[in-house]
Amino acid sequence: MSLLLDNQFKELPPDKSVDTKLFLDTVSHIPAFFDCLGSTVFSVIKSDINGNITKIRGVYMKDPAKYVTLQDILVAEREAHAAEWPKVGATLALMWLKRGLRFIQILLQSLADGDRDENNPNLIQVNVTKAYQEALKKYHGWFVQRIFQAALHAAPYRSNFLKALSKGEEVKEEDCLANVRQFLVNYTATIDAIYDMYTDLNAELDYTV
Ligand code: EIS
Repeated sequence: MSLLLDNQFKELPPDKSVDTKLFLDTVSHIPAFFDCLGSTVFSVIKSDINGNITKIRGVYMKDPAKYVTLQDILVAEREAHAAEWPKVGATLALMWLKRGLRFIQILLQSLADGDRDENNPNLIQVNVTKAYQEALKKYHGWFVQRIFQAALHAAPYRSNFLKALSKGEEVKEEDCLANVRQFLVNYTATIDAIYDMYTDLNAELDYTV
């Protein structure tokens, strides 16, 4: 069985709204995956992502009927915290969470597309670096970029990474990549919808940490 297909994202409705509860229930499976990557450097990333999810869930739980979609949360926070918004609350947490999710999307897409370092075909550094450059690097100052370099050295071998995605079972590479491609359909559509929402609401910030 595939870890990814066990926790698939749902197809979006025609208006591309993202259901808050479904989204939270699905992304909350992601942090546990970091444990099987084996290096402590991933615990920093895991706790950052966990913190984002906890913050968004905390807002949602205050009034689930009011915050049915992610957009409901952003709009309510814009009203409630006009001075600080969007650098506040679940709006800020989701702004960062979506970047981590985009990173994972680009990494998986790159593996599925067969991008490889021909001299080191069992390394995924090219795929990880591509994802980092497109999703995160511009939001990171030199110190966090160095944490990335450490994480890059600790990246698992391609074969072990694909095995982890298959919950430790020996699955043919092609079968695993087919699962990745299937997972990416609704996952990518969901992340794209969240990015579009940040653009439409003018909620995106580009400060560095
Ligand atoms: C945000 O963090 C908080 O998330 C947010 C709020 O406090 C806000 C205030 O400005 O800051 O500083 C964090 C930033 N988060 C900003 C940095 C954390 C360490 C990031 C280290 C970079 C490593 C890059 C990844 C390399 C991975 C190699 C992978 C090899 C396989 C399957 C792997 C998946 C990896 C997924 C990586 C996602 C990284 C996400 C980093 C996000 C980030 O830059 S709030 O908190 O509002 O909730 O309170």
